[in-house]
Amino acid sequence: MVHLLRLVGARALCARRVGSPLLPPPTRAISQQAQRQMDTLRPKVREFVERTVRMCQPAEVHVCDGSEAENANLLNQMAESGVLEPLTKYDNCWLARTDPADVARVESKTFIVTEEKRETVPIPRKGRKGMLGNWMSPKALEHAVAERFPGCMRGRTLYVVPFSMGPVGSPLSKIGIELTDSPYVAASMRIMTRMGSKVLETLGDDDFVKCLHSVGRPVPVSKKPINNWPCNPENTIIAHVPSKNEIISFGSGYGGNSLLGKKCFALRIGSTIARREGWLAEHMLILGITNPAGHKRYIAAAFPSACGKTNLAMLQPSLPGYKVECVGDDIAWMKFDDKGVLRAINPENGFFGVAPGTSSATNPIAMKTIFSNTLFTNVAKTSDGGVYWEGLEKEVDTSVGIVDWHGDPWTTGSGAPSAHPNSRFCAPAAQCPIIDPQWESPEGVPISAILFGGRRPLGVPLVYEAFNWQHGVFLGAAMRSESTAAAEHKGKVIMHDPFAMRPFFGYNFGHYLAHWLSMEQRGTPATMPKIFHVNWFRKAATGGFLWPGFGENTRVLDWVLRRVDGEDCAQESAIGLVPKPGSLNLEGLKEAVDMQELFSIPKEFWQQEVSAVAQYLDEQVGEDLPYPIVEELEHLRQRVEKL
Ligand code: OXD
Ligand code: MN
Repeated sequence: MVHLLRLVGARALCARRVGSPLLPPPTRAISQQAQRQMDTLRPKVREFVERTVRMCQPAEVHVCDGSEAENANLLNQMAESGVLEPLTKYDNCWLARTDPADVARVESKTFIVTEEKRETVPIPRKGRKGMLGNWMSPKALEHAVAERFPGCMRGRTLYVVPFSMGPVGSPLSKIGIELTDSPYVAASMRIMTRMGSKVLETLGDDDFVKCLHSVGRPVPVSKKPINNWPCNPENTIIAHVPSKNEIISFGSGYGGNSLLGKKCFALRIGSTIARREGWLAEHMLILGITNPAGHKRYIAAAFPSACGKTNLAMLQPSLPGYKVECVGDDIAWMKFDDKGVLRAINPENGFFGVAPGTSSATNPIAMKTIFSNTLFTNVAKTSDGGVYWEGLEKEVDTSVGIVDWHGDPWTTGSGAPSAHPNSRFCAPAAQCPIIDPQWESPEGVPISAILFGGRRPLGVPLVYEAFNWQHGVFLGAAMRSESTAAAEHKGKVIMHDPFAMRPFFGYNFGHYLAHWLSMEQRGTPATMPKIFHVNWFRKAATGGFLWPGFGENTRVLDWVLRRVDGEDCAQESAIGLVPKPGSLNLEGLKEAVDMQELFSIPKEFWQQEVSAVAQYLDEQVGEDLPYPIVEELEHLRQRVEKL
């Protein structure tokens, strides 16, 4: 009780410090049980929780232990309050519908906070808008917090979510604590991270990444939340403070905006920690692939959001004798070990995959993963308690009734899609039938090849290999892709998305490039992964895809692995090493493929590509562009001129 008084007494002080008006008293004091839970916390964690309680004034505090019972309580409570609906067709699956104003990451409201702007973003050339992240000063953040957070959790429960990114206790893992007023976030974090008491025990008195999240709608709410999904889109802000290992998110309950372990920690804050500590935090899947001779290798691959990373990570090989196993589908933390081998862990514990387009035809493994213990968000629902989305037309009996992601009746031909294009499944990784036996290995898996890729309907061949590490880093820097629904962008335009990290850089992209270039010193020529560029999405003039993709991509991986083995199956081209004629295994391919077209390197297209990349890098990275990248660009320009 004494403790509680101290909390409440400090409230006025806190309000003055952040410059907001004196706060009204809390709606009610937190329970003794919550107080007892808080009293068990180690000093650093407790200080973080108490400070937040003073500022945000939740009605109650719950320290998550991660248990089954706790999870069941959370889910049932959300079902009672209308946040979730049970999907009775499956085992422990649930559906959430969001406010339609809160459906994707909000890049325009996502900031990195540093003293100097240039630590966060390169200074674009005069008159150009910087596209490589948003900077905010510490003062502006203080202001933004003071405007938003005091009293923002009134009437809600504050969940203390201790989580580990990476297997608990692995030398490559890091711990965070998310304080959130969203039970949906707490339940999702239990799927996406290793969450609960174990993490607090492992943390002891060490430092951790402080993650603060509020939906920004204190109770009583001024207007009834749509779909029982409280959010505050007008005031949304997602801020990262690398110098303090802090993440502060307000106003959105959706995905990467609110599950702070994922994009905010594992990529943005993660990339700044990785830079300091000499490793890489990347937007990459990791897969294990065993060839017919039984030789297993691991590949990491970076594609922009919603370009099929989950599909590739769970590939069903079309080539006989190949086996693919999945380590992760979205994020890789990679570090050279003392033998110069690049080792990777998947810091996540679940899949937060885009639902539309996922089907038994495109990703049968995902379909075997997601129908138990899964939270679905913004998909359509069938009258027999199942889910539906674009892509399942052949798998769901359409005589059942369907309600769309708004909850309104829907029929094929309604015009609008039944599921939101960025609707998601959030499922435990351990349920994946091809999860790699080493996926939780504390030392990580050895990476033999890195792929960069994107959706390129025109001009970019199926696969080519970098001449060397420096050229490979250039390929990452020059990545472009057709835009997707994962963020707020509209329309299908080709966007620059270097390393598939454009929305996720935690620091100046020029410095990031220098960091990647420096990695060559950490490996040996024999251990350095080879780098490739792939494009499954090239289209014929008639509009159809030139390459069947999906399981047939094994043929590309087969060629990649043969290159890793040093096989003489590549030849030089203007843009990199391409397969020698006949070296891509096409045996048994069901449809005819126009290899000429698939691998053509049209001079005019590549001249334009070089200019677009040159202009982008010059305007956006300017003075911070490392010289080796300028050099690679110039070499490419010269080679293309000779085409
Ligand atoms: C994701 C994304 O959710 O990249 O993985 O947007
Ligand atoms: Mn992603």
